[in-house]
Amino acid sequence: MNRRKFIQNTAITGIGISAGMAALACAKTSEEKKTNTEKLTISGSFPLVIATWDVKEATAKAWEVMQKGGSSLDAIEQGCMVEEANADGQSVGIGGLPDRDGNVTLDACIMNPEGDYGAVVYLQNILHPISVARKVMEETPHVLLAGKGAEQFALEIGFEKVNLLTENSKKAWEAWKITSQYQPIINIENHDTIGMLAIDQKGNISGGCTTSGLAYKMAGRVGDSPIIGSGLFVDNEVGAATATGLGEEVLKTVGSFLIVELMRQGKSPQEACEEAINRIVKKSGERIKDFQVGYIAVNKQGQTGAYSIQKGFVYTVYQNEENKKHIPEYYMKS
Ligand code: SD4
Repeated sequence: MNRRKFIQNTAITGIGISAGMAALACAKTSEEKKTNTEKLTISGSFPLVIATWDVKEATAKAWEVMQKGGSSLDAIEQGCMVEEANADGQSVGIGGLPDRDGNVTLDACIMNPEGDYGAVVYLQNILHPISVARKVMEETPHVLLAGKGAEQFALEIGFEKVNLLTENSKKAWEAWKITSQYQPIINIENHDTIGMLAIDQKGNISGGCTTSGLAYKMAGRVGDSPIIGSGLFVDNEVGAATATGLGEEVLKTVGSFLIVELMRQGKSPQEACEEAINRIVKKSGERIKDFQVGYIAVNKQGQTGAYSIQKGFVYTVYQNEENKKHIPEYYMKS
């Protein structure tokens, strides 16, 4: 690390520690706060990557990009691409479970530190929706392209046409067709949308989210993942958040934007994730036991947080040279 970078990192870390201390002091004096899951991670230095689910190869890729001096935006794109290309993952990219008609349709979005946003929804036949989302952000006058138009744009700028329905996913779909019983319930095992947030050596934050959405969804269904403020939100002055789980619930509460705004008001990433889950819980009554939503968040100082409704959600953090799966606290326990 050169001297300038060292000074930069130390300065950022300094802010992180004092902000962390202040937050801790605040948490101690607050009698109202339930002593649930306050967990602050104080950044040693950047870069930092946090992602939904156990995706160590993806976080390792993102980390490697930033360790070499690359931007958080490049890290997000390349990290998400790892899971999109993984045919065994049945919720992202190739190998994703199809909709009820047998079509694999992908949703993705990306945000850079300037607050720019690009997204694709209902995209078919393209291996890397996260890269197409970035191109929408950087090379079009728009922010969101859908369906055939998104595919046409991707093909025109050089992406290849690929069959995304693998033998395994086709078999699973054929087995599902025997009963064709669609219930808008996600089993915990069914989740692994990749939501990824990164802070690079300069302290700049980017984020991305990529998914094949819910298995056997109705044709045309779009979830939270590609929608700014719901599946993802980045504000380089404050922090970032991303979601996984039943997209309909995240959309109704604009979860990721809510988390970033709560952090702007002084909540830690952990407190903000808990509050966003509580909003869903309050609206859902008895239904709450039937679905999952999980959030992760990071603030400008490199503190991280995560919380979900049900047991089973995990996330990965690559920070301080360590790439590690974490198990967050969850609402149904309390
Ligand atoms: C969606 N949030 O489309 C996504 C689903 C998910 O792993 O997280 N799948 O609603």
